[in-house]
Amino acid sequence: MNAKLQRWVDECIRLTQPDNVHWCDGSEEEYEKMLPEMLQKGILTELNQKEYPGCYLHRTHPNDVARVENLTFICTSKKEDAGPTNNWMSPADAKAKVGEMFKGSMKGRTMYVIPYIMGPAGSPLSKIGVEISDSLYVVANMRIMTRMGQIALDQLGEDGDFVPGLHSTGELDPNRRFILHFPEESLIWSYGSGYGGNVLLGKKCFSLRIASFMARKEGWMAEHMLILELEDPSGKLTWMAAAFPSACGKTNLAMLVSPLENEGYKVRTIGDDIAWLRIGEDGRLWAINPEAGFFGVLPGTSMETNSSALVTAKSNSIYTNVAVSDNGMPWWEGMGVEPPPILTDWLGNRPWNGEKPAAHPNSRFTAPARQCPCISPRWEDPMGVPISAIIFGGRRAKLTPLVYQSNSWNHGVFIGATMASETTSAAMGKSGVLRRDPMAMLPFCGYNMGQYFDHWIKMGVKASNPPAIFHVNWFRQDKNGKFIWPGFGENIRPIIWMLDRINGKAKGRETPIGTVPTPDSLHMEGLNVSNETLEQLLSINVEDWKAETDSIEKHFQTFGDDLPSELSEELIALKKRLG
Ligand code: OXD
Ligand code: MN
Repeated sequence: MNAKLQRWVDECIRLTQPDNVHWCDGSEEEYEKMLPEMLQKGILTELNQKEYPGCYLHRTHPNDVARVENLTFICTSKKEDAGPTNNWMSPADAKAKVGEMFKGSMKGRTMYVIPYIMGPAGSPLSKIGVEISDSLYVVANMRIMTRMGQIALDQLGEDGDFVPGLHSTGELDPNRRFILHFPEESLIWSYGSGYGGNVLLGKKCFSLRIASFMARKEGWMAEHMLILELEDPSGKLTWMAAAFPSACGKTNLAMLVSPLENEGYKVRTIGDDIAWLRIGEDGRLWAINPEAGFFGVLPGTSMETNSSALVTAKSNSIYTNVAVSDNGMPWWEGMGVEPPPILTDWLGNRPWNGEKPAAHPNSRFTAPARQCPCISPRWEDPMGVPISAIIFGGRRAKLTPLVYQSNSWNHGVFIGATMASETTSAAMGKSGVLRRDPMAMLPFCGYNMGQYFDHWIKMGVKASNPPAIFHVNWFRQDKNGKFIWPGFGENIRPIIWMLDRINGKAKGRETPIGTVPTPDSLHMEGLNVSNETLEQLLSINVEDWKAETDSIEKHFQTFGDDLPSELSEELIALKKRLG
């Protein structure tokens, strides 16, 4: 028995006073015993077992349907260490305030001790976490999203270390809901929510917020990135990692179905959300996907946009907050099929009257990655895969071209640090509002973001052969607000350009913002995009970019003295190039 684990579990028992304690072993038999209990308590309802074997529906409380950035805190002893972009509470205040809520919170309930591994079992790059929760929904999801149970205890051993995370569902009262991170002691506390992103503590809380803090100390990187594998016509494999803010299609890109497969270009998935990167002996960055499952958004997911996600989630998956037909078929907006005549919406209203969306816009599937039809055979490689390109992206109607390459590592870090996305009307009620989301880590960086930029700069010095850095924008619009790039599978074309750039084969045009493809260097055969449109996709408007540098300057001011001088120098250099 691991003494630290036993001590911490005892401490949590004293604090939360559960009626029972169950140590999860992650076995099939264990799940088979839990399932009837979840069905009987209404935590899960069965979906159509003929069409969706092993799939279940879960409904969260209507006030508890998404991550809560305003209730998420980084609790470092000094406020400066959390930085200007995080909510901060002192560890003492946080523990006093939320400790009071945890007191007796599991009375009448069972405490589940959930040991798990982030990363492939046995990998020197993986790390162990233990979540304590009073929610069977958490157990069922952690079983899909991580390597959970005895396998983690075996890897932990008697004196191994782990990240403890305590979760209690509490009263689901938004005024008594807190997601707290104590990076200095690698501890997570989550109270008062039952929504995945707030309670599956291995994901955002550990693998991004706590891990980013650890990574800076230990000289590696924990990033909000998909990892994809590209096979070229010669059969050679290249791996790329990409960071996009929410609602920019990360899962879709990770599972891209190549329209050029007959020419030998094929994409496979390593991960769709998180990458842990370390410098290998060859000076390259090597990445693992710490997760074992996908927690993907359903609305907009169809056989057209992401068939692989639908196939992955066709069995052994949990559907959260979708609508359902009388015969147990899940349904959501943008599924690509007509709704059945009678539908129960995500709130349980039957029949759905069609006035509001039937599925919650943030309804999700939790599905095992190993079921993904395009998962790479290397996805569980204990050493990870070498990354040749890092791709940043955002949703910009006008400004940024389809794809461009940075001039250097530091210029690439500048591109990542100034990344931004315009909100869509569907998401925010107000469209076109610009949100800067550096490296897509704004809600997930576990420490001062200025120091995080500095860590990026230093990693480029330490890695003798770092990846090339690119920026993409699938969302450019014409004067009438119409998207001019088809996106989805066709995104393979800029990806092939990146591959050719890495291999020194593709031409580029040097511009003030970086290197943009020449029109003839993009593989456009078989695609119905006119030369004028292509020109527009690759164009750069100097006046717009000058305005952008003013906005970047304001963004940089947020970080005060913590902004690395290398990034201010990149801004000065960009202004100079713009004239
Ligand atoms: C996610 C997110 O759920 O980034 O992956 O919000
Ligand atoms: Mn994410």
